[in-house]
Amino acid sequence: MIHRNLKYIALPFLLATTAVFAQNPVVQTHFTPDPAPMVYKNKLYVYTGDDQPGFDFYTMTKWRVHSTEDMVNWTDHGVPISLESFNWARDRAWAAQCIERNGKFYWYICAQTVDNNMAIGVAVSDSPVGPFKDALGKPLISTGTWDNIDPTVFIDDDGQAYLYWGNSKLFYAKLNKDMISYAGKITEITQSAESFGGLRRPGRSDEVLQKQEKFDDVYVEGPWLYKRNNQYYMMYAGMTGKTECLSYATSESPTGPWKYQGKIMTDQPTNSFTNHGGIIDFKGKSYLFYHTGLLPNGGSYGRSTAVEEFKYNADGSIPKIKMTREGVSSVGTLDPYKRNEAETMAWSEKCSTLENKKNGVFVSDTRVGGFIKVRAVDFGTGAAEFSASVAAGIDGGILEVHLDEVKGPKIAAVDIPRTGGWEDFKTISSKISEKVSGVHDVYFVFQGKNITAGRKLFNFDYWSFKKK
Ligand code: FUB
Repeated sequence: MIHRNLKYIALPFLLATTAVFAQNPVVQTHFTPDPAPMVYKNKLYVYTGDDQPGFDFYTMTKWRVHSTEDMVNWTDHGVPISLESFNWARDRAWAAQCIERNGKFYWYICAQTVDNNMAIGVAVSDSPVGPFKDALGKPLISTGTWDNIDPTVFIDDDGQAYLYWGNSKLFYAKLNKDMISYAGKITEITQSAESFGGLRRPGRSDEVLQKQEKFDDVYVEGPWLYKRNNQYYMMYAGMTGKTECLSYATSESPTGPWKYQGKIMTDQPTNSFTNHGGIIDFKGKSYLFYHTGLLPNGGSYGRSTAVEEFKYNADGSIPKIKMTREGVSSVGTLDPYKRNEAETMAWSEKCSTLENKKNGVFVSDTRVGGFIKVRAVDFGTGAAEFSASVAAGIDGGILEVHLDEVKGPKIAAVDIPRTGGWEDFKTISSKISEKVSGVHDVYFVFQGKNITAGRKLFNFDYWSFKKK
C-alpha cells in the first residue's frame, strides 16, 4: 500500500460550480487522467493514471482505481499499482486498461523502461481493486520503440482476446488464453483517410508537421476497442487543429479493415491538449469517459476523469457528445444503514484521501468549511442515529450532517476529540435531531472548534445510520 499525502483542493472554481450540481470531474481529491472503465458484477470501475500537480510533462508514477454502483457516488480504492510494482519500469506510468477473465483481473499498463523506451506490461489480481502483481516480471510488449503506449484489451465472444496499442502507429497482437502472452506476430494496422480520417507522417518536428498533408483527423493514440451488435468499434484520440479530440472507426472484424466514422468529442473547452476515453454500457445506459484539465490547478498535465451519458443512433453510430459540468444522473440509491466508506463521494471540497495498511483508504486533510457530498441516500421510513469512524491527532473538530444542501437542515453533529493519533480511528455517534425519511443528498460538513481556517481537522474512515 502506498501512503500519500495529497494537497487538498479548495478553490473558487469548485465553490462556484457546486451551485449547478457539478459532478464532472468525478474525482476531486486528486488528478485521474486516461480513464478506462470496466464493469464487473454490479459495479463500474474506472482505472486511471495519476497526474502530479506542478509538472509540465506527463510525469506520472502510479495508477488509481475508483468504483461506483450508481454513477454518481464514487469510491476511492487508492493506488493498487505504481512504477514500483514493475521492476523493469523507471518512469511514465501512462494509460492503462483492466479486464476480467475467469475471475482474474489483468491490468495492462505502459511505462518507460530502464533502456529508455516505452513498453507494455500486465499486472494480475484476484480482485478488481487488487492487490495486483506484475504477472511476468518483464514487459509483455517491448520492441525498443516509443510507440508502445496506451494498451486497450478486448475479449471477443469466441474467447479470442486482442491487445491494441500505439502512438501514431496502431498495433495489435492476439493474446493467448492466459492473457499474459501472445500468439503470432505483432501486426501494424495500415492507416489511411478512409480508416482513421487521415495519415500522419512519422515524426513530430515542426518541419515534418508543415509538410504534412492536411487532414481533418488522424489517429494519434489512446485506442479503445469494444463490440456492440456484431460491430467492432475503435475509439481513439484524433486531432482537431492542435488539440486532441475523440474519434472512432468501425469494422466487421476485430482486426479491421477499419472505416472512419468521425469525431465523437471535439472542440470542447476541456483545458487539456490530450483527450483519452473509454466507452461502456452499465445498467442499461451507455457512457463516454474522457478527461479534462478543469480541476483547479489542472490543465494538460493535470487531467481528471469526466463522464457523459449518450444514446447510440439507430444505425449504431455514436452521436457528437459535449462535455458538461453536471455529468450523469444517478442509476441507484445509497443505503445509509450499511457501513459506507467516507471516500465514497459525489463531490468534495477541502479534503483529500490517504491510505494505510490497516484502514485502507480514508478521507484526510479535512479543513474548515469543506465537505463531502453523497447523492441519492435512501433513508426509507426514518433514521435515529448517525455514527462515524474518525481520528484526530490534536483537538479534532465537528462533523456535521446536512440534508440536500451544504447549508441545508442539520440532522446530526459528531464532536471529535483527540483520538490518540491521526490514524487512531474511534467510532462516535450522534442522535438524529430532525425527522429524516425518503431520498436525500447528504453533506458531511467539516467544522473546527474555535478554528476558522488553516490546519487539518480530522480524518474520516466510514459512516452509517441506525434505523428508527
Ligand atoms: O497520460 C499520458 C499519455 O497522455 C497517455 O498515455 C496518452 O493517451 C495521453 O493521454
